[in-house]
Amino acid sequence: MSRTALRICPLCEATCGLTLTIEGTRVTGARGDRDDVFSEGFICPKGASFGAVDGDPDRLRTPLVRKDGELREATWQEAFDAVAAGIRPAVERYGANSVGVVLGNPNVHTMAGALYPPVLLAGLGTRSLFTASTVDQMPKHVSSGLLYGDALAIPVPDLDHTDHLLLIGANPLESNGSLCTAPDFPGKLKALKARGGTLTVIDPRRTRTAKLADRHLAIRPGTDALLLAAMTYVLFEEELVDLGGLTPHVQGVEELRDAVRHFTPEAVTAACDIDADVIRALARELAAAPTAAVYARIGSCTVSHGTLASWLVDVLNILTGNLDRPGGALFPQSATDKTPRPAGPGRGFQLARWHSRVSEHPEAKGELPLSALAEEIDTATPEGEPIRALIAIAANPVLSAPDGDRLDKALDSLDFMVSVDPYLNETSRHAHVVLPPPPPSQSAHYDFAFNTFAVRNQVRYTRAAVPLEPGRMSESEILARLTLAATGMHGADPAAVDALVVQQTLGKAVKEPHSPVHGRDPEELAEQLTGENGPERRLDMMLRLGPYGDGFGVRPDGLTLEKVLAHPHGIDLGPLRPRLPQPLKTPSGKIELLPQPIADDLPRLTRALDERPDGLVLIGRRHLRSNNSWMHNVPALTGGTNRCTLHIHPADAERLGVRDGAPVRLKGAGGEVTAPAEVTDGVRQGVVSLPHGWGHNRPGTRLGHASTDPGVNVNQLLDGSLLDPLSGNAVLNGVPVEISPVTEAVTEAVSEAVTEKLTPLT
Ligand SMILES: Nc1nc2c(c(=O)[nH]1)N[C@H]1C(S)=C(S)[C@@H](COP(=O)(O)OP(=O)(O)OC[C@H]3O[C@@H](n4cnc5c(=O)[nH]c(N)nc54)[C@H](O)[C@@H]3O)O[C@H]1N2
Ligand SMILES: Nc1nc2c(c(=O)[nH]1)N[C@H]1C(S)=C(S)[C@@H](COP(=O)(O)OP(=O)(O)OC[C@H]3O[C@@H](n4cnc5c(=O)[nH]c(N)nc54)[C@H](O)[C@@H]3O)O[C@H]1N2
Ligand code: SF4
Ligand SMILES: [Mo]
Repeated sequence: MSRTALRICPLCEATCGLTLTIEGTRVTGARGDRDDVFSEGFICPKGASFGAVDGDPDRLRTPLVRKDGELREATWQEAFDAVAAGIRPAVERYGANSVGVVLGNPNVHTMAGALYPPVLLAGLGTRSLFTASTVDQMPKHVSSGLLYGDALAIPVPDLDHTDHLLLIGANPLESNGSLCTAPDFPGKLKALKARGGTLTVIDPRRTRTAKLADRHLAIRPGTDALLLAAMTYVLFEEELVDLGGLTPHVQGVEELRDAVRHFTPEAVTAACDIDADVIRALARELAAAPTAAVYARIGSCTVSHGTLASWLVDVLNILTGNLDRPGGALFPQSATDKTPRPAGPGRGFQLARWHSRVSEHPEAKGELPLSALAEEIDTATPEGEPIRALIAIAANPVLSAPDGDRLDKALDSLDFMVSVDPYLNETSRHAHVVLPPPPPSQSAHYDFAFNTFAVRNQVRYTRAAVPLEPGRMSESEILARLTLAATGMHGADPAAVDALVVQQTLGKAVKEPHSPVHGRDPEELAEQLTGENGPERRLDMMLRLGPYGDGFGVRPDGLTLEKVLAHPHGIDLGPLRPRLPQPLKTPSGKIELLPQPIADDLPRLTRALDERPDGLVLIGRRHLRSNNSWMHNVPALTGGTNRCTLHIHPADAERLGVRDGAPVRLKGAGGEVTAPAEVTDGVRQGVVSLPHGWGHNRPGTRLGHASTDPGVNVNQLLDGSLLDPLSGNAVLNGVPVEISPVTEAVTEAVSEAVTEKLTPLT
């Protein structure tokens, strides 16, 4: 007998509602939930493979604890005992900063990842925090922090209503979108065109997204900030600046005009390899469109001017009056956002409040660069202790961060490491304890993070589709117990963690004059919370305190957990709406258009006007059926075009003697890798592309399928020294590499060496 259950898909940022078919406790099918208020039935091949991802036989079922050098199955009790015994001595002997915490991408795809790491970090008090954000969107946080006073205030393009979308360094037809949560992003781009709108794509590759565009410009990697600065220049020069309703909320327009005066289209054209006339046209089109949105992602962030590019994206939206207006780029208002405070000056955003120990990188948003993790472990300095113990939650930095080989060795040298991860992979193989979360079908789901970047305000919650398998522990309980074990409260009731958060949150809310619960008794409020467990009670609390909440009875029609549960396909909360000046938290209470740290970084951009790469530069790419490093173990999602090949333009291939399908050696500052060439004019000349998340050939992992076609780790080409200085974000795109075909002589030498090795055996 099969049944169905609803589950929000956690496999990418689009958050589609799925209808799962379940036989016994196994997910045997998945289709798009047509009644989902947000995704309306959309599904992609990854979502359709939910059952295979969920039921991967290589997923760990029990904790592993290292004994006599080997990871062995253990009980949860043994595992948490080992965590407490591993972390506490480091804290006590070497101080809080000697415990590192690494948070990977799937934390934004689980409820537990949103609810517990903040408590863990507060309890540990460590400054050694590294996350996937510094190999991803940290530049956007920094630019938002500086412009709006809030690193999380990220405007989202109003995809459903815009007339003109300028899309930079993003490929939503493969990625399904990022920092712009939109189920069926491809359909939304097609709808834009169908209603007479225009799409411009800036990408060194002719991607599937670029193929949809009215205009595609294959920019030279790493030069988007120059292009956008020149567009800004044109808006001023041609008097196209029109802030519209934003005027009272913006300061610094004249200072900005002066700051971009060097960046004429003629000055940037050679660096970007885009005609000056085209740059002018881009600016004019943006200004002329009834509504328009500039949207940029990975290709604009993971470059050496990532923060400047991210800032200029918003600058263009602001100068054309498109920020905070329908059809432009707006600030979503999610159901679990904090109670909106009245508009007015805030504390602003600070950078560089502390620095990393070895290379003295400034912190950003409380984080140190993931690129610096290896050196923070393997390098002693007089300033302080290296990291001795590491807590990795949903993170695979050996593949996702620069110089995996160095990190590999560094992780091996730790006194203690715990990984919360469903797989024994390139990173978790170093752990002394591995705590495996259950598969997604056995977990409840709410998108705390992605609803704050959604193109439509809505609220959806799905409970676990399948009960927890015997012997399993929910990821929430795992992280609550981990928090207790790491902070000196090992063995306490994990429910205490949720109770503490509830007590603190309500205690604070009742003191805030603008809160709907101002002046009430926090204990009485806590008693009103519903939900089957701690995470649900916390969700209920956040919904009720939030902008659409019932305010614990103040607005009886408002949201509660019960109300959301009564709407299993979600509740639509309407299109994005103008919200300014409420989101602003800058000291001036205005949008600070030319923040000092940005102004201080502009001379570096001026110098880039004259920089040209000597040889080839490397960029990445994503494939629809892949997801970072952890989905290559699912046969249904691998093979075909989803392979770790080097895209190279025919002209470059010919010049270098590279043949299609033949192995090519790539050399970068951090090392060498060899990958098969795929000669294609889909990538511009002077640029080669290799996807990330591959290199599944290290010993001691349990990735049966992935290891049959391991690919190579592109990040081995990086040495971790290239960063965007303001955000600490790794430069992953536009990296110089040397390329040479693996010659027949070398191939022969290799096969001879192999034969020699084999000879004694035969
Ligand atoms: N060269 C290059 N490098 C890149 C990028 C690039 O474009 N180019 N992209 C970067 C980006 S954008 C990102 S976000 C990072 C990602 O970097 P990471 O977050 O380090 O890598 P992921 O592959 O997303 O996987 C993280 C881990 O989470 C585990 N996991 C999966 N599901 C769950 C779960 O439900 N719970 C728990 N606890 N663990 C789970 C997986 O097994 C895996 O070990 O990579 C970055 N690296
Ligand atoms: N299928 C799939 N979906 C995913 C993921 C995945 O791995 N696979 N990862 C998820 C994650 S963690 C994230 S952060 C998002 C990322 O979502 P996107 O940002 O859409 O990611 P990409 O598909 O890597 O697109 C980046 C594009 O930038 C281009 N590019 C590279 N360098 C430059 C440059 O200097 N300038 C410009 N203008 N373009 C450049 C690349 O050619 C590429 O097409 O995707 C998420 N969704
Ligand atoms: S687009 Fe993303 S959220 Fe939607 S089904 Fe595919 S992987 Fe899941
Ligand atoms: Mo990401």
